[in-house]
Amino acid sequence: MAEEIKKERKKRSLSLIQPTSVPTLGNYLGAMKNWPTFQQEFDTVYGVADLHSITVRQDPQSLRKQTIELFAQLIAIGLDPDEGILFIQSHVPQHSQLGWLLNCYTQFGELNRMTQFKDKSQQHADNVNAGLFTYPCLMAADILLYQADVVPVGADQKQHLEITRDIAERFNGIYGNVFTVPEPYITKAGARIMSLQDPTRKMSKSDPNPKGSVLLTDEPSVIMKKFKSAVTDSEMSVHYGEGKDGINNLMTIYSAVTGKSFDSIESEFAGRGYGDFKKEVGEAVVAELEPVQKKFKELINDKAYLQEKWTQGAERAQIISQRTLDKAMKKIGFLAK
Ligand code: AQP
Repeated sequence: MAEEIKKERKKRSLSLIQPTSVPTLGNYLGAMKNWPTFQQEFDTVYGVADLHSITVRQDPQSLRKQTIELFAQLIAIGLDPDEGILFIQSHVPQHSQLGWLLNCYTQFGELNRMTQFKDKSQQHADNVNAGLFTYPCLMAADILLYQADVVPVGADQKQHLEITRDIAERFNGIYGNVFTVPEPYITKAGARIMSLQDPTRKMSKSDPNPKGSVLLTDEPSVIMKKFKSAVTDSEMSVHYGEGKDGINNLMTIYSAVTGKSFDSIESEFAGRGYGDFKKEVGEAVVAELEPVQKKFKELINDKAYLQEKWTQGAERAQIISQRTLDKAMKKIGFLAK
């Protein structure tokens, strides 16, 4: 009897990022920095979540520019577009299609518990749209379409990952094994980087206060200035502790960039002032971002290359996502064409 040789599929990892502005140091340390290493171990899917970005009103011209720039940034941080899939979400209509289906398998009460919805409805009180509310259903579609096993995200996205798992388990419970139930992967170093101006809030691309966030495209002098004006406390001692949100955040950044432990950072800066510490954190960040910035400047001038890569990415993404969509639609009872 012929022996069946099963080719084992590599585990798949998936992450998307929204083109709501230039990515911040928070996006980078919490998520993007690890993505290239995943390409070695996993079958990877990375993309620009432009459909998600319109839950907050975007200027059309800026959205186009930010989408191209973010696509270039993903290559600049070290992702190889020929190795895994690298795509733009709106180029793959299967996301919207599965997103709608999953809306009907998600409870109002579940969505109502999402802290990001609460935060964003406060920040954009004039535009609390239904998309903002059902965002997790589209995010679940993004992940489940590719049968992703692992989703590397910052700690802020953990709740959305949990609801994705609940939706997948619910759907599988009704129809059998349709979706892989994904695991979150949250890096310890840099999981939650806070604003430099209000260290009780996370650093965000869309923070209206430009001094709060370090952007991946900030010039070295701007980065240094932002760290210099970072909010600290009146204690003048570099150690991690309660009531020291600003210093805790700077230590987290320094540790994520240099790989040094909090203990060694405390010894390094014992007896030295905050001015010194901020300067060294700034310099470490400048050095960390320098190669990414150099590569980005090259790529952004080569639109033909970028377009070729996003077209290729969409084609590859559609093959996998259509397979899952067909399966889900058949299970629900939709008639084939
Ligand atoms: N401050 C942060 N610290 C650590 N990780 C972070 N991430 C975001 N902010 C931080 C991680 O970055 C990835 C991409 O995020 P996103 O663009 O999909 O959405 P987001 O979490 O809403 O990011 P922003 O910067 O706060 O965007 P806006 O301002 O548009 O809402 C995710 O893995 C996220 O965890």
